Amino acid sequence: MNLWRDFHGPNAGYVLELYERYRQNPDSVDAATRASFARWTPRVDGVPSGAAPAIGKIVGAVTLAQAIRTYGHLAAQLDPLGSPPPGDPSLEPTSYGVTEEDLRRLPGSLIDGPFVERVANALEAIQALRAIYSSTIGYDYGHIRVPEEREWLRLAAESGRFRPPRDPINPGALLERLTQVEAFEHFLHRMFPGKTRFSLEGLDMIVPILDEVIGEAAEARIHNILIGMAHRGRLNVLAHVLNKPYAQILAEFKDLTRGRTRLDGIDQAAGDRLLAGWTGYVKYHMGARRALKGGEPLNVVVSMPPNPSHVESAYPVVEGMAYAASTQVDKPGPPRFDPTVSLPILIHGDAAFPGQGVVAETLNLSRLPGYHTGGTIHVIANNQLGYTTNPKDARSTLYASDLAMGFEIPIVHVNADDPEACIESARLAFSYRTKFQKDFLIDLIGYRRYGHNEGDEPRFTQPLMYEKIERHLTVRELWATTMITRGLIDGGWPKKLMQNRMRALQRVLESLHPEVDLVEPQPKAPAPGAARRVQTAVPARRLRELHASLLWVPEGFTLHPKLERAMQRRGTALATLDEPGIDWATAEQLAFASILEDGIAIRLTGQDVERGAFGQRHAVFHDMKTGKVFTPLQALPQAKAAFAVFNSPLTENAAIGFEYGCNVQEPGRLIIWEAQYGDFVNGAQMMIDEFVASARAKWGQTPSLVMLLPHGYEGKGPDHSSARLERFLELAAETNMRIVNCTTAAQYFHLLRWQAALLEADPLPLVVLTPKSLLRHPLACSSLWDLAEGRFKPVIDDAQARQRPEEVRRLILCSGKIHVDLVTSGHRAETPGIAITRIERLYPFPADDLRPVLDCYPKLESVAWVQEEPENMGAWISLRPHLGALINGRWSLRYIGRPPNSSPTEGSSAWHATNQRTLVEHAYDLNSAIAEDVFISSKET
Ligand SMILES: Cc1ncc(C[n+]2csc(CCOP(=O)(O)OP(=O)(O)O)c2C)c(N)n1
Repeated sequence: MNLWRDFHGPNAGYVLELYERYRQNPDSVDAATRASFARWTPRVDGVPSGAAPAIGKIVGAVTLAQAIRTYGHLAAQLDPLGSPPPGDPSLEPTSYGVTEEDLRRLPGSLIDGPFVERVANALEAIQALRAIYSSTIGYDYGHIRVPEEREWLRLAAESGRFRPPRDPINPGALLERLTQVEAFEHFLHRMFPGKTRFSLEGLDMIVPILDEVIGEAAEARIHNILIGMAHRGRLNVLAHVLNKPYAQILAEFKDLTRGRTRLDGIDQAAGDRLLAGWTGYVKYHMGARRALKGGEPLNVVVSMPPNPSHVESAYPVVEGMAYAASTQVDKPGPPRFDPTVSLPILIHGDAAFPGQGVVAETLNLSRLPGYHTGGTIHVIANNQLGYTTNPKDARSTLYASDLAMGFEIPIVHVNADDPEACIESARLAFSYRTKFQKDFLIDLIGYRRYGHNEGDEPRFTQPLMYEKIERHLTVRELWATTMITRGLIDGGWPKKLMQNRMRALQRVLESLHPEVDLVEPQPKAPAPGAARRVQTAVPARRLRELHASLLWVPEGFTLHPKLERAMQRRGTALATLDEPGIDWATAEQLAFASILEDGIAIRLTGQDVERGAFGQRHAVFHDMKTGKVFTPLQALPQAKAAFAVFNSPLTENAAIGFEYGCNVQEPGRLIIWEAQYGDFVNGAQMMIDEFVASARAKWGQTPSLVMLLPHGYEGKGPDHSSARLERFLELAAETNMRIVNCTTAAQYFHLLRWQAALLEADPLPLVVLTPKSLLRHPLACSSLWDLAEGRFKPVIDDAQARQRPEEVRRLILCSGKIHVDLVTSGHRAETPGIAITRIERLYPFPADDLRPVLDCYPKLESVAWVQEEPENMGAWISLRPHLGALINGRWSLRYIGRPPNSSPTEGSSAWHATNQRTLVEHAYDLNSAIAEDVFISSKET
């Protein structure tokens, strides 16, 4: 056996260590190893026999090489400002009792690697490794647990196959690009001093990195490239990567049209937009889209969606967009995903990446079925500062990228002043992504030439750093110097290039026509009357056929006995036309099935949605004997589009962001996210405020995401009761969403079908407060007739009271589960003077549906709003002005419910039951005065 032929690198080191142990004490190794070593004498190729070095030296050399491969990045010169790398003792030969002389005496072949041909001995091999691992790139891939990937990364780094000169670049084109990037910032700095632009300077190489990745992606026929990024350098990327016209950007800087509109009302069109709820957004967060023209049939679209200031919030949105774009849903069954269609590229801040929880959440989505996009290329735009905060205060890790290690994402740290190293990193990233369809991260380490924004004084907080930055040459200047030194250009050329660019920008500024150049997206107006025209009823015969298909399971499939029985019960649900045998989940299934039959694809995600948090749905069956799964909606013979259902990870913020991205990318699909309990939706408040509720007004997007939020006071305590309805109502304004709290299976059925039918004609996000105990409650069940006729009713009047309207003295208005508590109360029969009407759609407020209800009770004396949520929560505060306007002083308007409280509900079910009972009693007490008791307030307003 020849050690160096049969074992390499760490393996050789390990065998030698074992052998040394065996030599000192043969019993210290197991019997098989002992037997092998007894027949074996280590022999080293290239070392004259008789002159074999001590085993310890060999082990030392091999271990040193391995340490450089793993920790060499700790000695790499990654900071362009010259701060010394942290280093690591494991990178020193002395740590292993080895000297340079020892290494020189060992053969180069000891250290396996592509460079081995070029080295004369182990010292040169170690030097070659240092030049690779501790230069201006730090390869950080030791945390990858898949050996094949680790080996691929090692070879990629050590072969230099992505690095010039082996993989050449066009140095002149690079200089021109860097000149464009820098000139743009200089020009804005000069013409609009102090105006915020979040200059890219110090990280200029982002643009050539993006060029490289996009170029490779286009060649690989990826035709949908999505770039997500925050403020830093965004204008530069918009101008140069997305080709947003300079004229448009400069017009936005001048802000002429907007200024005139708001102050003088001169621009009628823009004024109208404002009246229609259009607010627009700041220029450094706007999105753009560019179609690249390549050789046929190349059709590459690069887009950057708009995003709010909330750093990293766009990350899951972009992933959702990429996923949706790569997924085909035009055939029944599960959706078909093609990882070669889209490429998400995410540019993160070095403070934001480790600091924002949404990053970890989204990284965790990256390899999950239903979320996997085929790999994201991440770039941390690492300027070593977060606003005024230094890294030591911003993260608990050495690198800004360390979070990615936990997700086994390979990382390269690269000095942003070394263009060739940056280009190599981009190539490596793309190649790894192509090969393994996984994420890759480039930690691009540069600096920030100015303050956080251009009006900021960075020397207040980082005086020493900025002293260095002031003297530091730009990467364009450094690259120009390299080119001059290499004899590629003459000394005057870089300056000439710069002057040309500045002059070109000046010409654009001088010929600006803001009224033409300032282009603002506008939300698409809904098709007039579309919402009214939609027919949601489905003929009984068609429903029965769908139902029969949904009850089918493959031959030999063994259901859980309880499910078997439930299926049998469900089997009779549609037997008669008018018996209310259809519960919530059955209605949902029928709605889904009919929507699929209409050719609209559905995606349903959320925690445990396959079964349903309350065991109600069972969208996926599990064979009791084989564990195989079966999804009836994917086997539906009537379906004309795909059905997807995925249990999400235990995540709300990124999960909603992702679904929002799917939704805006592919608006023709019905995208539904379900909260486990509605309470947990507040973990995604950022996504709701910034995207779902306001994207239409800010960016002209027209989302139609459905959110199902279990809501209702059932004694489960403060955190399993409320979907925080009040928050959604507070966000509702103009035309931005629909909020529904429906109480019957048929209402839910019609609502889902209505939403599906309006996806393109009148898209709006839909927030549905869904039931828990009412999922199977007889009063929430509907008949086949209810599904086969009619439509969603925004208001459901009291059918009983309508029989004798002249007896009604008080009209109770309520929404959701409290209705059942009221109508099942013993007081109901005793109090004919009370009518109970449900408001099922809370926003837009259904004034036109409610008005006739108010008008139909001739002896009405008072109207009461009854809710189970505390007064500061639920619908009361938002509905009160609408109700007041409708009542218009004709009757008193009374609030009956819990008084204001900081907690949504009581912590004990007994206490809850008492309060709920008291509440119902107050509602039925026609003589109740303004209550002063502590639990229930009943106030006249
Ligand atoms: C969620 C959120 N919190 C706070 C801010 C305010 N803010 C804007 S940029 C910034 C610093 C970001 O630092 P970094 O991620 O390193 O990006 P850089 O601006 O340095 O490029 C802060 C705190 C914000 N925009 N979003």
